[in-house]
Parts: sequence; structure tokens; C-alpha cells
Amino acid sequence: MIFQSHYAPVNIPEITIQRLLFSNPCNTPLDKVIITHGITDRKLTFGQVMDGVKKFGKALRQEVGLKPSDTVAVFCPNQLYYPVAILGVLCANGVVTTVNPVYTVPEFRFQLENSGAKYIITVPEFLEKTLEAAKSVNIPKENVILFEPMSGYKDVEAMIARTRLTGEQGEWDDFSGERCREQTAYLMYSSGTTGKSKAVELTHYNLVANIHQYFRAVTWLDADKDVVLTFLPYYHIYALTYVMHFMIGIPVVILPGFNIETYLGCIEKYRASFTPSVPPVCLAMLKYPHLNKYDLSSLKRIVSAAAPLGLELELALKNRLDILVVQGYGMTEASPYTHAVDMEKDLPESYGSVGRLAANMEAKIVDEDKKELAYGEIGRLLLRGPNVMKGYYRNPEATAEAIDSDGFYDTGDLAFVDHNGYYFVVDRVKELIKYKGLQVAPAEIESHLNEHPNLLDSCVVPLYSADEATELPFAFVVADPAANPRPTEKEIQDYVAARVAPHKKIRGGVRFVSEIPKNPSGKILRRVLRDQLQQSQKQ
Ligand code: 4UW
Repeated sequence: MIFQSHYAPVNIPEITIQRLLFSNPCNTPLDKVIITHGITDRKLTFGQVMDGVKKFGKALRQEVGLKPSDTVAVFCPNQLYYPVAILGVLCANGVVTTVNPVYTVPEFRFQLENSGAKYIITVPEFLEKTLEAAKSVNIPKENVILFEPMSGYKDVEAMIARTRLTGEQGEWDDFSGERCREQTAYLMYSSGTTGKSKAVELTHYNLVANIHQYFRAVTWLDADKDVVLTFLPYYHIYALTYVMHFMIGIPVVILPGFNIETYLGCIEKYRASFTPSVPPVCLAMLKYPHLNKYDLSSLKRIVSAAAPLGLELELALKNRLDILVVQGYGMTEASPYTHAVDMEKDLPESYGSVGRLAANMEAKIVDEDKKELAYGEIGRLLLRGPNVMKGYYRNPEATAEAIDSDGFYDTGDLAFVDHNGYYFVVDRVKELIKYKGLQVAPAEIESHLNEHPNLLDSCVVPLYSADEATELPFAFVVADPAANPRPTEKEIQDYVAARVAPHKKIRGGVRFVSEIPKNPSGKILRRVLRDQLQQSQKQ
């Protein structure tokens, strides 16, 4: 059967993301502080954001010659002006691709090349890496813009400061109707159910839809009282959309990374009431011995998403802090919100659940033969809705594999739904590994391992660490019997670590095997090795 959302459908306007912001849907006063940088305490008001977005968009066209549909890569940790810059790109009719700031040069280069980026916005500390990657794909130095002033470069704030708005039509780009469903706003990277990282095309309509769907569910959020604190990186869809969700009215305090003292200190300092989080941070909070040192009385709600939280941890943190701790669920390909537990009040029936299906969405749970299952039966979760991506960029095969002819996207997660409409995600059957909520594509790590001169084959699977409440990449490898000396576990871990961003390191360990099990057509039987690893963990 097809499961419907229990929320009343919401009307989704065919407007651009920038139009949504400028229409001021929450009637936010222009002088209200809407973004604060938790470390520097610098702030932007709603009026400054709107003004800055328009001006930066205009400056991009006038000063650097950005053309419609040009892609701009943003490569840095969270900055005060990050959201202003990305919305400015949209105002110039450009496309944004956000890059993980800890990427190595080859990883960055891959994304630049794959997305066809023509411009890069970064910070002076990352300039060396940026110029190296830019050069390799022929992006000239003049197309690199910084968030801070530096001689020889344009910077976002200065570009905004010297741009004048005249109020004439066309000063910032806008369109409506069908084109909003077609035009890509963001190219976000995800490995989907299989293979390496791919660019997910999210349109203006996808994002505008997801914001409306989210606000249909989150009726308790009070623009006058709530303050949101997040350490989540903007480059990942979780924070990117949250910024979009909240910046239209709810004040957000951003941090450039996670540090328990800074995080707790900011809850106290800014009287944060709501903090979107991930399981390892929930665990870190629970275990932190000096929690009582901080005044956390403003904190009312934590949502954990991006990886499974676990019922025990959910309840333990809830009881420790005496607040609501619930889960949200979604994926890059769905812009990302598809499920969340309503946080209006404590709902014991929702414990352990990722929540109810978003408004305007439909779900199917299917078995291996694609037969539709009923309430309570575990199967693969498929989702359809206005927030589901247009497809993988320039990759029709991967798109056809992910979205069926009826428009259902295969999440690659195993789930069941109960009669109250609560979904429970019980396993992940797609290849993806989640290290602290961040994606690690096994295929990418395997391609490095398979290039190792003394290895013949490999398979990378997740190893769950209860100590850190996260999965860790773990490698099964076949060593070349002729190799002398034989490679060691440490040498292999170092080999991969030297080639990938830190979250992709094989932290779980390495096991030498004589062969990697495969089916007759040569496809790796990951499940066999994953089960084997789980068994040995239990012993
Ligand atoms: N339980 C179990 C969960 C859960 C989960 C995600 O990197 P991506 O593509 O995307 C994300 C999105 C996070 C997110 C979605 C919706 C939302 O409202 C929100 O804020 C509350 C955040 O992480 O990874 C997608 C994959 O991550 C796993 C699952 O396998 C999914 O397909 N995942 N949330 N609560 N697994």
C-alpha cells in the first residue's frame, strides 16, 4: 500500500528561494538579529541579510561577470556571511555547490570538475589549497572570492559594501512557475544507494517545498522566543536547509565546528532553546561530566538526525536534561526533510521513531521483489514528494536507478511504519557509511585501496562504535601474496588517510582476507562481510 502523510497538504508556491526570503513570510522586523556567529559574536539583522543577499548577487554579475547558471563552489567552515553568499549566488541566477572544508585537493578538484564550477568562495586560510584545485580545472585566480579581506582578492563584505541598490526590476534575478521546478539551485553531493559521490540536483521548488513542509510540522517554533544553535556544517544539506528554514524568521547562532565547552557555553550565553544535533554529539553531551556547570535552562528541544540515535541514548539524554529529545530523518536527495517527530509535547509512542511523514509526501515499504508491504512490516523505504530531487546531475543512469517510473525515490534504508504513522528505521542496506552523520562512500575508499601496490581487492563496510555513537569505516583487504614485506594494518590506514578527508579514514580497522565474496556477476557481497564483522564484534 501507499502510505500518505497525516499532515494536511500544504500549498507550495512556485517561487524562487530568494523570493521566499524577500517576501518575509514570518513578518520579521528588519532590525531583528537573525544570524549570530557564536565565536566572534558578530551579528546580522534580517534587514542586513536581505540587503546583503541582493547586493552580493548584483556584485557577482557586475564585478566578476557571473552568468546565468554558472556554478559557484563554497569551500570553508561556517561563516557569518555564508548564507548571504549562497543566496546572493541564487540572486545572480547562479547555482551553488557546497564543498566539505576538510577535503583534500583531489577531492575538491573532483567536485569542481564534476559540478563544472566557475567560481569559488573561500577563506584566506584555504587559499593555497583552493588555488591548487582551481588551477587544475582552469578556474582563474580572479574567480576566487574570499570571505575576509586580503590584498589581490575581492571579498564578500567589501563587494556588498560598495554595491548600491536602485530598486529597478531585474536587479536581482527572479522567476516563477514551471521554471522553479526545473532550475537547479544547489548541487549537493551524496553517494545515494551505491557507488561514489554524485551531484544531487535540488531545484528552487524542491527547497521551497521542503521549507513549507517543515513549517507545516513545526508549529511550535516561536519566532519571538526560540533561538536555534547549530554546529552543523552549512556544506551538508542538514544545516543548509535548516539555515533556509530558520533564517526567514528564527534567530540562528552558528558555530564553525563542534567543541563541547563552546557548544554548552553558547547554549548558556545565547539562551538557545533548540539545537539540531547528531548522535555522537548527543552522546558527548550525555557523557560530559561538567554538564551541571552550565545554565542550560533555556534548552527545550534537541533533534538528532543524519544517523540512527538509538532508543537508549534518546531516552537517557531526555531524562538527563529533562527536555524533548527526538529524531528527524531525511536525505540529501529529499532536500532533506522527510520525517520528524513533532516536538510540541512529549509523545511516548514516538520514542525510537524517526517521526511521521512530511506533508505532501507518500511512502511505500517494499520487499526484495518490490511487493508493497503493510503496517508493521519491514522493507525498503521509498518516498515521493515535491522535495525529491530532480535527479543526479548529468547522470541519467544513476537517476533512473534511484527514482522509479512512478517518481518514488529509493532511500536504501529499511524501515517499518506503525498504525500511528510513526516510522522506525531499522537498518541501512545501501552502501553508504555514516561517520558522525557525514557520508563516506565505500566505493571511494575501495578505489584508493585497490590502487595500493600490495593489495589485490577490498571491501569497506561500517563498524558500529557504541563508545562514539557512530559508524566507523572498516576495510576487508586481500593482500598480494607476493608482496614483501606484507602490508600492515597501520600502513594501510595511513595510506588511505593520506588521500582522503579525515571523516573517511578507516578508523574501524583493517582485516586481511583471502578473497572478497562476490556474486556471479562480480558484485561485492557487502552484506556477508558486514554480518561477519558484526558477529565477530559480538564475540
Ligand atoms: N536514523 C537513521 C535517522 C537518520 C538516518 C538520516 O547525508 P544524507 O544524505 O542526509 C542527511 C540528512 C539529515 C536530515 C534530514 C532531515 C531533517 O529534517 C534533518 O533535520 C532534522 C536532517 O543526513 O544521509 C541520508 C541517510 O542518513 C541516514 C539514512 O541512511 C539516510 O538515508 N539517516 N537520518 N534519524 N538513519
